[in-house]
Amino acid sequence: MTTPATEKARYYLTTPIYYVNARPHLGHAYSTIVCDAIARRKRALGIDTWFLTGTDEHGQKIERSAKLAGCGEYEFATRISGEFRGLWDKLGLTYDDYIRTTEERHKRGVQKLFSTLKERGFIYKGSYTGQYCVSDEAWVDVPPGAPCPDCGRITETVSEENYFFKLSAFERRLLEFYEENPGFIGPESTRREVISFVRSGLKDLSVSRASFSWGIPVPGDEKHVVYVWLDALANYITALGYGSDEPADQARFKKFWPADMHLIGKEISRFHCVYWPAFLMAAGIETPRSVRANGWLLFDQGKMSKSRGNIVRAETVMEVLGADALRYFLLREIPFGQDGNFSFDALVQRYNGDLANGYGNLVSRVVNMMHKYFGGVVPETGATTEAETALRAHTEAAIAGFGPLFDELNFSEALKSLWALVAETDGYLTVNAPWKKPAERSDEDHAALQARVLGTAAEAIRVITALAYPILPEATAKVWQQLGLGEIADAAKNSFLTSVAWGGLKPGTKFGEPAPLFPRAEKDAVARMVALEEENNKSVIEAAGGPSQPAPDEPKILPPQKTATPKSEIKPESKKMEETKPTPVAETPAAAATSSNEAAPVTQAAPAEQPPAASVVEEKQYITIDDFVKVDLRVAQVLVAERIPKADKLLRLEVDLGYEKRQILAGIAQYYEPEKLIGRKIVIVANLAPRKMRGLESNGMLLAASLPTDGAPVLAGFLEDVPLGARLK
Ligand code: ME8
Repeated sequence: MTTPATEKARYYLTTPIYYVNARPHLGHAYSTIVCDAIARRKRALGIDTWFLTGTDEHGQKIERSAKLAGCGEYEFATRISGEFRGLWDKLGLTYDDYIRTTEERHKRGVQKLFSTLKERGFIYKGSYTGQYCVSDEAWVDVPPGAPCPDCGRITETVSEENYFFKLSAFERRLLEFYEENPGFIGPESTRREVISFVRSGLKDLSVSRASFSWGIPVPGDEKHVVYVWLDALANYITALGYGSDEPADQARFKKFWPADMHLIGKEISRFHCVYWPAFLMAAGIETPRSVRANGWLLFDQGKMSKSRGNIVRAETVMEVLGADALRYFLLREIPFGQDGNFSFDALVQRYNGDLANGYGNLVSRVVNMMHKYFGGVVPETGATTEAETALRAHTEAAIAGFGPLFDELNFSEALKSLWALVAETDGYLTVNAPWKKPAERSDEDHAALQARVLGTAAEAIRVITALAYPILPEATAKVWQQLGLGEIADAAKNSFLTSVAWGGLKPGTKFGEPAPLFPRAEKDAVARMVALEEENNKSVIEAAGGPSQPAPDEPKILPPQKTATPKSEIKPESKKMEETKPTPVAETPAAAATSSNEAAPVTQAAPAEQPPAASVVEEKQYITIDDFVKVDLRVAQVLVAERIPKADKLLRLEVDLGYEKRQILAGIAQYYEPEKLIGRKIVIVANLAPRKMRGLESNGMLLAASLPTDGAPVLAGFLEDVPLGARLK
């Protein structure tokens, strides 16, 4: 599927706008880097390019995150949005606009879109009860208490009077649209999924929420806020100027809309390929030309994501190997559209193999020899032999092959074929060995060979460098200087990729000074990156509570513990808790959080209550593994959950352990709606001595984290499916 954009005079491409509930990681960097590489190539082809990125700042998820972080929503969003933007700048990404959905220009555009949809008869008011996944900000078709089919998190039952979008009216139109525009969705696997989703029937979509307020008010009915996905998707047009009366905004919108490509992660294809075109069709706005889904970057066996806690930061890779190394790895290693593993080992291997020993070494050999034998001035190459003809033919084939592969987003193959030329040029040098003069060769002949070989190799390097520029902007800029060609950014402005052809390096060109490109990564590179990640996690924990207090669903960013006390010493349950219920397991922080008596929710121990760090170290008491295994922790599923009359903190649960069912009383009634617990898998202490409360027997205890802000319990759970009764150890 080739995007038709290379023939066009303008190109508009977008990344998803990222949620500000947690900090950027390599997954976000991946999509944004892909767009940056495309944008650079388009510009260097003389195409008027507009590259948009930004942040998605409204909705229940952000509202909750801000609350948990203890600050206002806007302040919270501003901080995290700034981190995304700061990282993109650090990585040298060339976005043309950065939209925040809390900006006035966006709000105005969303309200206009909503009003237009309503005026055209596609929005009506109705009431709705359904399951909502806050993490995905999506309505899902599952029974109450069931997990979200996409992310596996427990859904919430929401009953509201909402505005609805007549999505059902678009089922046929969308199917026709996909049929008529086979290039609209890619890759093919995503296209098939989307089509089968639409074929299975579309229901009207609730496009407002009334149970929270962090969003854009529905025009004329401010009790409601616009559904966060309608709000977010609209960024692609509001950023261009949709909804504005300013002539400059209107002109930009007219010039760049429809988008040539929305680049997204595959998990949000339904929103981009079904809802978004339907909203636009309903509003009478042109649909985008294509949506392309990248696969997932995996780390430690799973999708890299903040909620799994298996993230790696782009800053770490940048610090040790540089931004170009990251760009090259992501584009070369992962066939676009497929999932791909990230590992520090693979990264260092690619870096050393392809960049340090490959391209970097080739450039350094040729530039140094050009200085050594020709004073840095490109000589006349003179008459060529078969070897030069062959290298030239290979280079011309690379020129012809690279562009189409890149434009199909097949970066991996494009780079593979270009690096075959790197290897070929390297081999050509080695075979012709311009540094070695056999005794029988005359000085004159040797000088001619040196001129021919170095001139030819330098020309191949020039072509490789031009083609690689969108992927390796920093390194190719250095090489361009060393080849005596000036600023590569200027060449890009002058559309140099439109005319890449053999023979561009003219005799007489004065080479720049040699400079290292990709110093070989030493053995400790992996260890350094691992250490940087660990250090970051640690410093985030220490700094928590300060200005960069983390988003709450990012597990590596732990709750504030403003103390020098080692973590193992901290007893989050207050003394009061211990005094009221001195059972052995109440000492474990998580267990105490859902203590089966009716104690008040756990509160963070005030620093004053903790002994000074030094004495703590002396008093440190470890438990042995034998102690730990005495606690029988098991996976159970909630079958029944109900309030207990006159006990406003207690819930009565019936849970299934697979091998038996039992009753547990849990002090979580102020934090969990009983009906939302039904079906949920939890962790319990299965061998706690039974206790009677309010005349009822409790047989076990739930495990939960205790939130640092107010001690609210958050039940422990699993992302993967776990059989009932499975033991935690
Ligand atoms: O979904 N591998 O925002 P988000 C590859 N706000 N790409 C990844 C990735 C991974 N492991 N993790 C994240 C949202 N991404 C919405 C979008 S658009 C109108 C609204 C990338 O913060 C990928 O592009 O969850 C994915 O779609 C996006 O980040 C999700 O970012």
